[in-house]
Amino acid sequence: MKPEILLTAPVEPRLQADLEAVYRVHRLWEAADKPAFLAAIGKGVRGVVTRSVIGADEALMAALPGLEIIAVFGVGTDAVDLAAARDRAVRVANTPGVLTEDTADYGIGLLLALARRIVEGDRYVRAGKWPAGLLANSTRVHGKKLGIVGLGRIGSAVARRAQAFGMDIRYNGPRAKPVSAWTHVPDLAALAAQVDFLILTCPGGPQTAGIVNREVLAALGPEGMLVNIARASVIDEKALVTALETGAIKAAALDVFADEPNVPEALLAMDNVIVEPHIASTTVETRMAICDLVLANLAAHFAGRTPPGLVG
Ligand code: 8YV
Repeated sequence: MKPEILLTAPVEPRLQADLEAVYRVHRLWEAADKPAFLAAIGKGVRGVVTRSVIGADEALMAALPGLEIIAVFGVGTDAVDLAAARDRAVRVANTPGVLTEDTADYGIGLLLALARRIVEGDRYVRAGKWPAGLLANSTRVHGKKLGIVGLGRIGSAVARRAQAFGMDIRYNGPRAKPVSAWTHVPDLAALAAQVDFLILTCPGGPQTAGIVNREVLAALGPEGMLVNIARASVIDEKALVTALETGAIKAAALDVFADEPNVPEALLAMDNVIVEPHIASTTVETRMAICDLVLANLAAHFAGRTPPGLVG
């Protein structure tokens, strides 16, 4: 008998096919009446596969009394109720490591695009504005100061790349990481005041909710730029919109939003904002590696072994 799993949302078609070969897969997003669907199939489900922005809340776990493992497609576990999973002895596994380098490449890409007006330049040419005059000058990146919020795997990979641009790298996070050559600034507003660019690479969740607030944005200042490849929850969005509208900061590049795929109108209306559809890890290579690790996590669990991406 194939173990039963619940897929909360569409994932890579390859992963859906691979899952279906090994498991009996129930597709939650296709159910018109989700509570009725869960009531009908919930008892048999032993595993959940979910996207990191969708996660799994306590209500879902309660509807699946035989649940053993939640396998996250991605690295973020902020949308999984980890305490509820612990209480129910449900394992949580994610896909760390495989998306680090692509996400860091992309973060640096956004930083360059923002400072050097690359996206704006493209819009400028397509809109036929070039013959009427030059695009406004951009901002130099090399040799500038970069503040990294969260020096984990991805933050460190961003730092290594930024080093090649001769940047002065400082970081904020709960602990100094003495193995790194970079400067730890324990206070986020102090870090923002010191740097030209702030890039967010920390996990989401309650510990980082709203830490980039009005004070931090004011400290970043009218020439400062912000890149977010972490989670929207890290920024106080209202404060960000105001800071961008009033010139309290110069510009922002955002890959993540609170209510994806919906992006606030206020942000869409601003030329000094780059908006992206959460694509930091979406290279073919990384997506296939994420698929492999989701499958490996499930296979290990159902074979009685420890999933390689076990959280905690
Ligand atoms: C994924 C991410 O694209 O891994 C994460 O936590 O945010 C992204 O890399 C996305 O969440 C896939 O579900």
